[in-house]
Amino acid sequence: TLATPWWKDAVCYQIYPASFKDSNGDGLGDIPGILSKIDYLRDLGIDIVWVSPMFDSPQIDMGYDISNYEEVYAPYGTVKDMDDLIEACHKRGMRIILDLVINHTSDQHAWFKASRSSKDSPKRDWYIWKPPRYAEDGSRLPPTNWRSYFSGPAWEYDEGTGEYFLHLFAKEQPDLNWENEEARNAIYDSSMRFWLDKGVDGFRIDCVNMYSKGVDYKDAPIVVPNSYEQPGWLYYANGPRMHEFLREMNKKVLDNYDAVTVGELPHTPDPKRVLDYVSLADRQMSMVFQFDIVDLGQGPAHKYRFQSWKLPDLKSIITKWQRFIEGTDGWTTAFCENHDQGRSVTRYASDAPEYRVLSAKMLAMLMCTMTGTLFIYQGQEIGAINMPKTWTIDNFKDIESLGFYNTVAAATNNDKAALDEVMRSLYVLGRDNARLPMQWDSSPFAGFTDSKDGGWMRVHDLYPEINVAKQLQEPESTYHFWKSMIQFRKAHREVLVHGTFEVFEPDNEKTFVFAKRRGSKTTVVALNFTSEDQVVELPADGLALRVGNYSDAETLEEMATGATRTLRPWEGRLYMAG
Ligand code: TEU
Repeated sequence: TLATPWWKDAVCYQIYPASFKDSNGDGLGDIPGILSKIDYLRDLGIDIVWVSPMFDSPQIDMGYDISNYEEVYAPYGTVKDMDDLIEACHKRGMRIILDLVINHTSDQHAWFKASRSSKDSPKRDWYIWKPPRYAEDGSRLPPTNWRSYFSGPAWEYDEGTGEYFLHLFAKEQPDLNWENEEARNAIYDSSMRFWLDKGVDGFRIDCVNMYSKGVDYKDAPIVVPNSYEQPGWLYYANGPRMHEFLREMNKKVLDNYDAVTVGELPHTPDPKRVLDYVSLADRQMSMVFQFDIVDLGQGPAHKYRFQSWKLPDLKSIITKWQRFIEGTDGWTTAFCENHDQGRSVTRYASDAPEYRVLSAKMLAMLMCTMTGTLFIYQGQEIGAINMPKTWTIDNFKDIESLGFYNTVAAATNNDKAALDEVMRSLYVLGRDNARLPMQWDSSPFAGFTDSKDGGWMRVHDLYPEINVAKQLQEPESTYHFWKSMIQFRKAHREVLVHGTFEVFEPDNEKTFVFAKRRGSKTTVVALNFTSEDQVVELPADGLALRVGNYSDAETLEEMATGATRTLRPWEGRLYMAG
């Protein structure tokens, strides 16, 4: 057996509270709803439940704008409900982690209200305040040209005190000033110790590399023409004190609880830079989400300017991030969905009616054979797909998607072609795609809510086809395939979770063939990423078929000779030797 921290072999399931399960008919998911599905998660083979923010919040950014870390958003339930959820997970041998959103708070947090109240407030320095700068014509300008993620400047002018405050996200999400030690200690107490003392097992840490902003607040280089605002991440991500802050957070808090952490690490393409965060000995974070796989298709000037990509791009990303920890004491994650991304079946495979089940199963084979801790997002296990392309912008709720749409609408005077192009991007990449209610059964509103008016968010038109109840009954469903793949991954964890990775034919645009190896064991996975038959060559001898997403794969395999195989549309086969 491997001497390895428990979390390396774990499978984690992300729950988005608003869209998971409504227990009281108000149209919004809630914590008792999560509790009612806890056995469903255990049966699937889940080890860690990650609950996205359920804290008190004005919900400008779906709870990523927290007004009180120590309270639960009332429509979701109470702190007592969270106690029950923690206990329910632990009783079943599962762990539970919460979202730690500490780059910013809500502007309704008491800390920010105090900070904003006057320049002499003892909490003034807990947030990032700067005086205006002035253009040659005397007009007032934000202190830097940084753009916020949700469109417009990353600075908001405060009339009361005559200064700007920084907000990398919405103007209702002011950035905390991590340079201030008193603020850091308050964060540790309120957002971390409070919940660790209640028994949570760790955190998914939001925007973890944005706490240290660098001191000089420089203007970002111009990549968006005719705009004052520019992507500024060069100057606010991975700043000079990042590692110091994380080491402090471990020393002061996390080490005392043996908590697991997974940090969100956007804007960090350099493997050496990522390794700086994940050394086990260095005790900063257990692992991180590196963003390349989910950034695929996002445009350089704006993420929602979709750019098409080819299979070799995906292969090189996977190869790079499968291999970067080799020979180090670092660790990594395997994921391709979360609440900020379009559904993987739509993005990386085919959601056409005849191929979507095969695609979902093929992607399950890919994800379950990756080195790293596996993260899956609610609905991924039933092969959920993006919203129908007939839905208009009125169905969107996400501040980021609406912010972009409205910016383009204003800049082009509602030009139809320009807005159609935005919609085409949003149908692939829009965050709302992952936020549609969970499809539990074929009753009205997919069994997500009993409310006669439906839920807070429209339910996918295809829920009578794609839902949990139906898939539980069908032995060949995507759900059962995922469940058996999770079991298979655990049974072969040494080679699948911890093995080395080798890709074959990296430039082949149709098929993805790779090997995982450890000791004398070899696994070969061959995947067809097209809707036509493709021929592949098996790159090793003595391979026996162990998994396939077509039910007759075994029969065909018995008749096969030599190393050549024909894979049917979106077919995946997994072989083992040794
Ligand atoms: O996201 C942070 C992030 O870096 C982005 O990639 C995010 O996906 C967003 O779409 C910006 O383009 C985290 C959360 O996951 C996200 O839901 C929040 O909106 C954000 O932080 C602010 O807390």
